[in-house]
Amino acid sequence: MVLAAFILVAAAGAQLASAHFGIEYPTWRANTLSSSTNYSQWTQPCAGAPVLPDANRTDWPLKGGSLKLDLHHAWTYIFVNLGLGVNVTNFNYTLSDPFWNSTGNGTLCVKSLPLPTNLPATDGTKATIQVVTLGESGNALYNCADVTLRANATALSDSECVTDPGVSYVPVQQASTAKSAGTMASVDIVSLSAVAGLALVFVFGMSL
Ligand SMILES: *[C@@H]1O[C@H](CO)[C@@H](O)[C@H](O)[C@H]1NC(C)=O
Ligand SMILES: *[C@@H]1O[C@H](CO)[C@@H](O)[C@H](O)[C@H]1NC(C)=O
Ligand SMILES: *[C@@H]1O[C@H](CO)[C@@H](O)[C@H](O)[C@H]1NC(C)=O
Ligand SMILES: *[C@@H]1O[C@H](CO)[C@@H](O)[C@H](O)[C@H]1NC(C)=O
Ligand SMILES: *[C@@H]1O[C@H](CO)[C@@H](O)[C@H](O)[C@H]1NC(C)=O
Ligand SMILES: *[C@@H]1O[C@H](CO)[C@@H](O)[C@H](O)[C@H]1NC(C)=O
Ligand SMILES: *[C@@H]1O[C@H](CO)[C@@H](O)[C@H](O)[C@H]1NC(C)=O
Ligand SMILES: [Cu+2]
Repeated sequence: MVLAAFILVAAAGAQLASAHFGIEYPTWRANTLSSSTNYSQWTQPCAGAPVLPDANRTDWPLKGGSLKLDLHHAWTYIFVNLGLGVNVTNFNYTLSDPFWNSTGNGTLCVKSLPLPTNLPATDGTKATIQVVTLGESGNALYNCADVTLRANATALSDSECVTDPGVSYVPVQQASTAKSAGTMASVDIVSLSAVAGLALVFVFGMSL
């Protein structure tokens, strides 16, 4: 039964392989939607895209800045995380607490996404923003954008940060027992990452 669930996730992934999502701003690490490369958005933490020495790093405001996504599904859960350093492996700060439920496909632009107040960052600190989207069945997709946190960087302007009609998001309400809801969410992320990993095996298995 568990195996059947994994196969279902893999099948859904194979069908949706051409859709997935993109990060329009800040510049993403790689175009993981391109069919001329072998990136897979199923691969955590960053779709299999390595940090190259000439990485495109966007100057992003030290207190938080804009995030612009290109969404392709009818709806999806979105988690935005951040890790500090040049070659981040630990995305241990969340910028979406609670996580979001977005509806509609097209551009979703959040003009001002604040960074945690306890973030030990100063002008010039390098960091990576990780965006994870989760479908209803737990199919997780990953993309990353590398940034340099800057005191002089600014958010996108209103004309640059436009959300398409029909696209919106709501932070997912914590249940009245906020603590247990939070715990459930973290458990879900861990187990769903594992499912996504296995799904990847199946997707590759099927295409070989
Ligand atoms: C992608 O993978 C295929 C099959 O393994 C390989 O032939 C191709 O060269 C790879 N493309 C890139 C850009 O690495
Ligand atoms: C990042 O870490 C990976 C794995 O340790 C390594 O292969 C890669 O060269 C590193 N990139 C940079 C820019 O240091
Ligand atoms: C940086 O972005 C430019 C323009 O989008 C692109 O041509 C270049 O390949 C990117 N560099 C890396 C290392 O991804
Ligand atoms: C995306 O939006 C277009 C029109 O805006 C619609 O035709 C299409 O069915 C939508 N796709 C999904 C997956 O919702
Ligand atoms: C997050 O991870 C970084 C690097 O691994 C570490 O320096 C920092 O203390 C961690 N922060 C928290 C809040 O766990
Ligand atoms: C998220 O939105 C979708 C579509 O609008 C809805 O079916 C789903 O129940 C929502 N999830 C939560 C937790 O509110
Ligand atoms: C911000 O400061 C950095 C480092 O001093 C500099 O390279 C960059 O050009 C400045 N950006 C703006 C918009 O002033
Ligand atoms: Cu997709």
